[in-house]
Amino acid sequence: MKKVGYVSLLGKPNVGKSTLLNQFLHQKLSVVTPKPQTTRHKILGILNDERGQILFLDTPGIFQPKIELHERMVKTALKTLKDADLFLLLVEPTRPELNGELLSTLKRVNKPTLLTINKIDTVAKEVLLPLIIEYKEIYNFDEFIPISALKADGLEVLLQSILHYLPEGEPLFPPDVLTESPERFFVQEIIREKIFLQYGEEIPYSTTVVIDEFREQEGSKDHIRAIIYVEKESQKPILIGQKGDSLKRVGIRAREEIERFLGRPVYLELWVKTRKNWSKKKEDLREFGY
Ligand SMILES: Nc1nc2c(ncn2[C@@H]2O[C@H](COP(=O)(O)OP(=O)(O)OP(=O)(O)O)[C@@H](O)[C@H]2O)c(=O)[nH]1
Ligand SMILES: [Mg+2]
Repeated sequence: MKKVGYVSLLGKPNVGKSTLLNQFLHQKLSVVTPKPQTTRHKILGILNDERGQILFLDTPGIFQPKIELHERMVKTALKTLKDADLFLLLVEPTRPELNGELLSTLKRVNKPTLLTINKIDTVAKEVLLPLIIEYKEIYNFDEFIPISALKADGLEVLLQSILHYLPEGEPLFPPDVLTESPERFFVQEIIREKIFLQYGEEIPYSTTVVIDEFREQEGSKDHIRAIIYVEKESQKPILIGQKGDSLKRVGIRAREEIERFLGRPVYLELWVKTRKNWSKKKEDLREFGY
């Protein structure tokens, strides 16, 4: 009998959850940047293997929320706890500093949890054993698995453990389905990623992207119009740059990746608008899909 089940990727921002999802799927589905709080939504990625079907849920990092957007992100991550059959709690190979609230929630939910120590390519092997001993004292993890998501190291061992803990069952999705979010979601994420990569601290965190129009046209390129919302009028000129140079660069980089993702050429139009303090307002967040 084959295995099937949901696996929730949990952890602090920036520990490598999205990188791991992409490596397992052999495709860039979830956006990855060196900045924390990159992922803002739950993203399903389906891995079909001869041993079973694994439904990975990438989630936003769990951290102490300061504004309404953060609250929404952390809630999105915690909501996956009830759907999952198994948790991968990702950490960096440093002294444990796990969120006590998260640990007590995990304990209450009481499902198998694998402590996945990521980024082991950045440390000497000797640090791992003492680290595992420390983690053992904190929580009753079912297994401790060191990996490097970036270098695809340890992933087969991790996959075997995942399959071990998943229930038996028939696949829930047809084998050619990779995810459930619509194309326009991934297009919006790709644009947001390019903004995260191109600007300093303030702009990425004040930005959200909305696909205003996605028109597939017979005999010519798809036409995509996206609106980039910032929080303050003063952020607009920073995003746009001198003579529109910065925004143009975002557009070129995003279009290249969107075309790769969709497998067809597109015409991408970007507009910048201000929605004052959108990240702190419930109604705006709802409108923007958070
Ligand atoms: N050296 C090293 N870097 C890694 C590894 N995995 C991820 N990274 C890097 O860590 C950074 C964050 O990776 P993400 O995959 O975006 O992390 P995340 O946990 O999804 O972050 P949020 O979405 O912000 O919660 C990126 O710069 C990755 O390239 C790893 O195994 N080794
Ligand atoms: Mg992420």
